[in-house]
Amino acid sequence: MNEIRILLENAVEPVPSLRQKHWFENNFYGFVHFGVNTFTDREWGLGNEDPGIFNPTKLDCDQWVNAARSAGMSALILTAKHHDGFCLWPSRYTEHSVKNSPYKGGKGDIVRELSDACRRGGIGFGVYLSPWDRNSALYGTDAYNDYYVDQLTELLTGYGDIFMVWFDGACGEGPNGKKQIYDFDRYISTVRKYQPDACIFNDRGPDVRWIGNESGIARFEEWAVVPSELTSFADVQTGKMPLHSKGALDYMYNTQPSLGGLAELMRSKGLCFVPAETDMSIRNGWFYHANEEPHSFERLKNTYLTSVCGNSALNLNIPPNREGLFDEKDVKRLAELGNWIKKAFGCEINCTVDEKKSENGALYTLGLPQTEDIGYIELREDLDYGQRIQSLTVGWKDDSGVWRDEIFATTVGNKRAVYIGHRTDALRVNITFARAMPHMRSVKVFRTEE
Ligand code: FUL
Repeated sequence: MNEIRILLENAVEPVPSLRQKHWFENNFYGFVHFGVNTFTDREWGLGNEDPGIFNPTKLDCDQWVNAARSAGMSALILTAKHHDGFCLWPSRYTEHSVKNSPYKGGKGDIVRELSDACRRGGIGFGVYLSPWDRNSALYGTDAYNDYYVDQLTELLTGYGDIFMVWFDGACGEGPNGKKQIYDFDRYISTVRKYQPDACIFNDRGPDVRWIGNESGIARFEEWAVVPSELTSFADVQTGKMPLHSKGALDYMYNTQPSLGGLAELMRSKGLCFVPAETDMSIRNGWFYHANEEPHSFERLKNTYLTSVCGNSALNLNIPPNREGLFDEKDVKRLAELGNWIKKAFGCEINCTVDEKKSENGALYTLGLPQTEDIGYIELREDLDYGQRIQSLTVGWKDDSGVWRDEIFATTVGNKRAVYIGHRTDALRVNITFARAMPHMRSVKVFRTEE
């Protein structure tokens, strides 16, 4: 029992870095998969494409940015190079690039166009640079890591502030049939050197890890504090865990249903604060295919609620078509999503809050000035105290004055939204278990406008 108590105390020690906090404040952003695949109708290019096929005739990055903004996105991340090795900027280090395409007579630079458009539109800009490169003759040798770092440096030094660098873990064979050993430590230190504020995504951290699927499915219970065995590139923030010698976590991978629960913590050697990004495409493919349709509004809404409002983030891909534009159907869907977000989280009710804390729990009773139709309650923990809350119930007072504590939720962390859907003048949130005394950053109640 004592060991469990020590374990819980250790588990609230890791806290977010400044860049992780900034990322949590901007945790709905977009991915843009664009490149030669757009013109070959493939998902993974072969690396032997003729750059001559890349010719978007109406490319308009402001259209992308406006659509992203209408959804409430805070940044766009561009596939500057995908697995085919084709570069959307005129890299000095390869000929497999936009500089040898007909686009703007070889003078085009999509990284420049999008980074400028993001700045104009007041949103962040991020880069995806695929380590897997099916074009580079260097792939599979040490020299490839130099090549990769050179390209990364071009992106990090030539286009202003970078919000996020997205390292894809995919590692296949290159043109000579060999696989590459990626020098992620070096890639990461290159980002830290030139863009110290950028958040780095990789399957295993350091700043943000992968949720474990590409369908936008977040965990029911999502802990930002996870065993260091999972996040090999993050700094271990706590010491050795009390029971670690009794188990091993060498099987651990992001796809597991539980990563930061007690069972995992008990066997870990140390803990890190590394939250998860939930990624998915608005259509089935990451690249544009004319025969695909955007997912339904309902699906996107649910994904938003479980990721952005589930202690994760949402990276939603929108693929430009061959003209270089977001499809009108996708533009419409993004606006629909943005309008719903504004309605669902737009009308906050000023409540009185009575707080009663205990060692491992708390009760928040919220008094409304008058009876209202309640939509969402939004809870946020103050993560400077670590992630603490494990389970809670939410209740409302019904017409006859009886408390109906009928809604159950798990972890809170950065944000948790719970839908009420009742008319009342009083609500309560009962934190039924927390790893240590809860510290809320905010408890907000929204009138329903849906
Ligand atoms: C994966 C890639 O193989 C897909 O093409 C896509 O870029 C996705 C975001 O990551 O690893």
